[in-house]
Amino acid sequence: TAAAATDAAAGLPADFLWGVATSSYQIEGAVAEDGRTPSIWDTFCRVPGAVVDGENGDTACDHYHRMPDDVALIAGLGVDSYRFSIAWPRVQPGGRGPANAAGLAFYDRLVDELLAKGVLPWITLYHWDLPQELEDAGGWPTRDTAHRFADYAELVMDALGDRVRHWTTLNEPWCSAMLGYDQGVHAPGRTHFPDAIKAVHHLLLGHGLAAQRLRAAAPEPIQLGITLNMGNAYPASDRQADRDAARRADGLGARLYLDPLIHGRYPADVISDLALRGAEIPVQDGDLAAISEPLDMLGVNYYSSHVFSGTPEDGEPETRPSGEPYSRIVPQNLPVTAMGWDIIPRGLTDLLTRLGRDYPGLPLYITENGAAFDDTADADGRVQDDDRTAYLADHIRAVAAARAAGADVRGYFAWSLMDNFEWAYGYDKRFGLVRVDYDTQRRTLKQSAEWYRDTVRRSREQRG
Ligand code: PNW
Repeated sequence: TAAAATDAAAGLPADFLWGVATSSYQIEGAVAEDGRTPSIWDTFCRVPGAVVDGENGDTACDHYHRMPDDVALIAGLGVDSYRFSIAWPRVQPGGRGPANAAGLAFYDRLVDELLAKGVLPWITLYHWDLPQELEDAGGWPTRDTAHRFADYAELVMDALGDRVRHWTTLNEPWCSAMLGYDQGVHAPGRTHFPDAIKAVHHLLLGHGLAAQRLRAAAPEPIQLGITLNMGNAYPASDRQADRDAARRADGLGARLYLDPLIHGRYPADVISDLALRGAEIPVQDGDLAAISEPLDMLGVNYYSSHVFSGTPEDGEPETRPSGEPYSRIVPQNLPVTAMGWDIIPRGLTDLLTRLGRDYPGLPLYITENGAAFDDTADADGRVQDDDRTAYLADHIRAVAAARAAGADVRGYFAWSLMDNFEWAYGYDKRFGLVRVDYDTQRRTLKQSAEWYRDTVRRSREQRG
């Protein structure tokens, strides 16, 4: 694999940042320890049929009890940085009021452990584990949740700001709003599109208010950002209907977030598309100024891309009764991952190139990229995952191609450090570079982990 490793990182600069990523609920377990209260995911996992095999994060990878060993594993991969998230209900039980010292102590130790091993901590404040009490009070569709998030953010800054410079407010607000409040396939499992759009605005407002408070409270200059999940939306053809379909998909998936964050306004075409679906963005005076608090970086989570058609198939109407235009995803017959997601590295190049063009001056980091495959482990837990290695190599090359085309991409975090609780799919889907045996909690480097370690090492050798 050495030749492939050299090849994949070729063209990336010596100071390119390499990392691995996880999130709190997906790995920690210990859901009732040291004062942690339930999050919306603890509740959602108890809904019959919500998660494959009725699984939950009660134990997950037991990272809460194995943290020093896991940090040693990270350091062994030779990466520069580790992206992890803080469990809000651990550090501020119930989502309001004073900090919980026992919960904060875990992240305190984690940060110290990372720094002692020369690994840079990248903190994400919200990776979907909203305290259940805040959902009971209305959740993200309710404006107050944004203020609660800003308070929480400051509380974490007060505890860790002396050692942590890299701060991300939200992970993938599209997923929180759309999967959680419109599709109902993620916590809290609600299905009302207008509420989901309220959630979008209050997530963004929470980001902006938190950004202001984080900067004000930081003892040293920080790098502040937000992470969005995006794909590149391709039109099925040059026909106007298909280009419109791609524009609308990109509007709801990307510009609804990017434009207020970076330009301080919601895109007019998306606002009118939302109106056709009975949804309105509840903007109040001053909101957009807060939301567009300047960012130091944008995190991009990339897994796949779609091709869109606005041209009806035989017999289908051009518009829905609501007046919404016709739109559909066109299957591409490409190789897929175990999630059924098309493998389209070129979509990452095109997405990054477009972001560089439309939002210039904003440093970009790939904060997640990776794949689930049906791993087969031998008796020693070893996995020969050439499919995952190829996925990672092809996407790292896609990043290099985007840089060559002018995009300011400065780092790459592989998702994920280890197999973990894959949300509605439970433990069925494995994204890890490291295999986790859930019976014994034994960790074993997969072949892709060794490949990634070699890639990082070779890339770093250029640093001189
Ligand atoms: C991301 N979609 O989730 C999350 O940030 C991770 O926690 C997760 O494990 C990873 O990707 C793999 O799924 C997504 O339906 C979940 O488009 C669903 C979608 C996108 C991202």
